[in-house]
Amino acid sequence: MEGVTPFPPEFAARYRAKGYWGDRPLGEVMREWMRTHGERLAICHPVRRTYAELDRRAERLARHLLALGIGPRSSVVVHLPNVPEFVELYLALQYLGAIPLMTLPAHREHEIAHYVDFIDADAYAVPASFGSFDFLAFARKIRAGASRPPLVLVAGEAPGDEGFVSLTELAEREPDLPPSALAGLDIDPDDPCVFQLSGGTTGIPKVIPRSHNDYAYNSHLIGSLNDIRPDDVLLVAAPIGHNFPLASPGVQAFFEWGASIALVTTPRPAEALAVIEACRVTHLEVVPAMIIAWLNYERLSDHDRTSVRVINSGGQKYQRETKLQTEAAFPNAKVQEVFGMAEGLLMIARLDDPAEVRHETAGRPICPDDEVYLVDELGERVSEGEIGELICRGPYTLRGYFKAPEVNARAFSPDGFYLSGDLLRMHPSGNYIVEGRKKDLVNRGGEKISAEEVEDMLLAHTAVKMVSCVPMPDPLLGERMCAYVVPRGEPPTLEQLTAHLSSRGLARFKHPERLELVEEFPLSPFGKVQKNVLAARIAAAVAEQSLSRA
Ligand code: AMP
Ligand code: DBH
Repeated sequence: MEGVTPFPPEFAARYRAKGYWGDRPLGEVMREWMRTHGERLAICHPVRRTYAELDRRAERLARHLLALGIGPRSSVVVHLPNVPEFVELYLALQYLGAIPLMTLPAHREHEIAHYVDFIDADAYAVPASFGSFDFLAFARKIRAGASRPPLVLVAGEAPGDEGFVSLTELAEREPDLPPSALAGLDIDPDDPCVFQLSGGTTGIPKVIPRSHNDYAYNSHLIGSLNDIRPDDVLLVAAPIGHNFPLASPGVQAFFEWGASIALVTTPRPAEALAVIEACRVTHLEVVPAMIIAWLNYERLSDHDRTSVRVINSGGQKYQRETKLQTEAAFPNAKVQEVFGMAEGLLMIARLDDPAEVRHETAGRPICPDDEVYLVDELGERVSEGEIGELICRGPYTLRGYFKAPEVNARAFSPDGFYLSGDLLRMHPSGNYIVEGRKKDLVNRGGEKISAEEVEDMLLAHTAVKMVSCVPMPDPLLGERMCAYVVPRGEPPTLEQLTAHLSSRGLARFKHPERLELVEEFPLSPFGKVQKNVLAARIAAAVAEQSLSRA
């Protein structure tokens, strides 16, 4: 398909020969799960649907969409929150070989208008209502501005406008096209089955094509490391279209195993903890910011948390201190950090790794054919135990962003390794420790300081609820470290924090030299702390102070 960088034939042949790639459309694979698990419960909250019911609804929806012109390789910008219609639409699009592009509910015109044109979307899916934002008025605007107005698929009731249809209604109404209409579709398992967005914090996120072959394998393999049992329940609290809750292991793996998912439209502690208790949730997939909010919720102890067995946290470093606090708050659970990326590669700590290894590391690759190296600035492999940039290639890692030749020339090595920009170090156990992103180092007069190393220690201070250390421009040393802290109770002073670091034996040059107390951190739509925003803020403050001094 145009704009997609294929796997070189020798790699594709190897991944097939090893049985990683099944050469079947993801929709065919998922349909088999629906049939196998028929009377089991697929969704347990906020509606209850068995696999058979879910399949029936998705299948009807698929036939309607086919009649409306959506078929293999059609593309659909999906802008839905965590609602059951998302799941039905995802299945229907897979049955059709159509390609959803996963945006976040918090995206707005800058992103959505761009993606609609960029992938030449045939359809655009929105909720009839969600929060205070008027999605229907927004969809009208998007349609009016698009080079080719997409059909608008509405979760809930559709307005009377031309070009708008209700997903909810289509899933319930018998279509004119017979079921056999879906049988003859020509779906290439090497085509993309989903477009994910990269988490790039600068510029507009790039589009990641994931193939049927690689995506089915992705969720299958990581699912096999998550101790999923048929009666288990996954809480989907992060935006469902994101690679982590969708397929790593996420909705896909829980469906493969015949377990259930519970959907919440907000990760706020009151809602999430109520559903954990009511649905006897066994598995959590969270970003650290979410779990920290739950841990600090004043009514945490009102909710039963004993059903939870496995807590996956990813997206950002899950500090050791926080892991310990998490396991104290969820007494039957093991935390299992995931180091993942929408680009593909997944690392995960194994549930049977020794506790110290689970607490200290972000895990290791999931496939024997994940080729993972840590390299220095020149692209040379660093010696064992040293920090280097993670580069990777493998059976479920992209070979190029969609329609982005210039970015691809920078983001991939000539032999197809994805250059992640992440800095890792191998732990003696063979697992990896995330030391930061390339830009997450503070370079103090040539001495590199890992921000996360300092944060991990500061988090152990009782007056620190959350901390984020960023570089602060300095005329003498180039950079110094500034600690942004969300205090717990009485705010700490910089002196108290550095005394704490000294008492823990941290080298003096690694101490933050400025403390900024804040009530909250700027978060990306997915809930990651936006360090670049904090760094820009402190840079502006420093510049202003040096001006006023001059
Ligand atoms: P995205 O491009 O949004 O899929 O984000 C992937 C990036 O998130 C990775 O390249 C890492 O920088 C970061 N990331 C994911 N998981 C972790 C983790 N467990 N610890 C630290 N960083 C992580
Ligand atoms: O940050 C991520 O993109 C991420 C984190 C954990 C991810 O894509 C995943 C697991 O699959």
